[in-house]
Amino acid sequence: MPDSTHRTNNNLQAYWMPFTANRQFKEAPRMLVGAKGMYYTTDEGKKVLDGCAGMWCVNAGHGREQITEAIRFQAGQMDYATAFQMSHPLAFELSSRLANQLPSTLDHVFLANSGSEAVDTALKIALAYHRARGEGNRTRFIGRERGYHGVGFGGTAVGGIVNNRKQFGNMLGGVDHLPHTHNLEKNSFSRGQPLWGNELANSLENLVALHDASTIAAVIVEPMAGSTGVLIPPVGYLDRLREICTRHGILLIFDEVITGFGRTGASFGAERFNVQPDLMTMAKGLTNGAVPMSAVGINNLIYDALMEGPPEIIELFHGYTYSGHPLACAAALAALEIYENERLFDRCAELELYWEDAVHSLRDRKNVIDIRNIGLVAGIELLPRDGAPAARGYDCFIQCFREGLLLRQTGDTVALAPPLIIEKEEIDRTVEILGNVINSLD
Ligand code: PXG
Repeated sequence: MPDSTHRTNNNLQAYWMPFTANRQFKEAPRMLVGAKGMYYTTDEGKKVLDGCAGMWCVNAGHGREQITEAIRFQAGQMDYATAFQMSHPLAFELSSRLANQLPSTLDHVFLANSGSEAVDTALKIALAYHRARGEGNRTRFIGRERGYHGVGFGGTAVGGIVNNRKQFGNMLGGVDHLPHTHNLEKNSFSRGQPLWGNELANSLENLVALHDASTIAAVIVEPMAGSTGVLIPPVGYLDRLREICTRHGILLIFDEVITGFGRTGASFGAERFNVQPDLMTMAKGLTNGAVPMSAVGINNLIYDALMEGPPEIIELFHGYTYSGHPLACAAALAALEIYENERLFDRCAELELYWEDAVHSLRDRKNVIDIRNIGLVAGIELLPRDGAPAARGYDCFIQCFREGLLLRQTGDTVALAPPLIIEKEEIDRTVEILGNVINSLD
C-alpha cells in the first residue's frame, strides 16, 4: 500500500510542482506527511501549526474521522457513478443540502472538481443564459485587478494577476477589469471592512459606457480577494456593484472559493456582506479539502431560462467526468454536517474580535506596513526590500515554517486563514511565532 509517512528514494525531478519554484524547492524540499486537527507533521517528525487551513480549505481541521469514514464507506459502496444521462442519490442530496444553505435566490447547483472549473462553469452558464434569452451579444466579462479565479483560460482571463496571465497569450477575448480596492494611504490598518473605497465600484459604470451594457455578460469578483493578499471589500462597495449590474442586466458572479463555508464568519461572503450574487462559485471548504470538489450556485431565473427548450434536448453542453463524484459527495455531506453540528461558522464569528486584536498587535513590528482582517483571515503586509519585491515575504514564509507555523505568502504579504476550530492559545502562538519572525528579518 502507498505510504506517505515514509521517505522514499524519490526522483524529485519527475514531479513538476504547481505554482512553485521547482529548482529552489528541490534543493531543500519541505515535505508534509501527516495532518491532524490544527497540525501538520513533516517528514522530519516536526509538528507545524496550520495557519492557512492547508490552502484555505481545511475549515474543520485535519483528519476528521467522520469525513474519512464517509469516504471509506462510499468507496466500498460505489467507487464511481456515470455522470452524464445517469446519476446517483448523493449528488442530489448534496445539491439540495447546499441549495438550502445558499442565499435564497440560488436554488440550483452544478458540480465540478476545482475552483477553476467552477469559475469556467459559471462563465459559460452566464453566456448560455443570455443567449437563451435572445441576448447573445452579451459575451464580455468584467473581472478585477488582483482578482484570482483559478487557472482555466476563462478564470485566467478574468483574473487580474499579471504573472498568471503573461505566459499564456490572449486567453479569452473581450475581457475588461475593474480597479482593485487596495489602498494603503487611505485604508492601512483598517479593522474589518475599510471605510474608504466604495466609489471604486463606479468604474463599472465607465466600463459599461465604454463597451455598452448590451455586450456585457457578467461581472466576476471575489467578495474578499484572498490569493492576492486579503483585500477586504470597502463598506458599500459590493452593494454598489450589485446595484449597477442589476440596472444594466449584467449578471454578478461571486467567486466564493475562499470566502465560502465560514471563512468570514458567515456561511458565505454574500451573507456576511449582505449582497446577493446571481451565480456563486465554491470549492475548497466544500469537502474540507479532503476530496477535490467544487460547485456553482445558480439563480433560479438563470436555470429556468435554460429549461425552456424541448425536454429531450440537453440544456447545457457542459460537465465533467467527475461532476458529482460519489467520494466527493460523501466527503462534502460529512463536512457540511460537521460545520453545522459544531456551529463552526458562528465559532468563526465569535472568535473574530479576539483574532483581530491578536493580529493587529503586530502593527509595530519591523517593516509591517498594513494589517487587514475579517472573520478568521488576516493579511500582514511587509515593506518590500529595495529592488527585491517579495523577498521579505518569502523569507517570512520560510522562517515561520522552520519555527513551526505554516502560512501563505503572496508578494510581501503573508496571509493567515487557520482552520475554524482554532483555539485562543493557538491564535496567540500563531501571532507570537509570526511576530518574532518578522522582527528577526532584515
Ligand atoms: N477562485 C478563487 C477565489 C480561489 O481562491 C480558485 C478560484 C481556483 O481554485 P482551484 O481549486 O482550481 O485551485 C481559487 C484558488 C493562495 C491560494 O495561497 C489560493 C488558491 C489556490 C492556491 C493557493 O492564496 N485559490
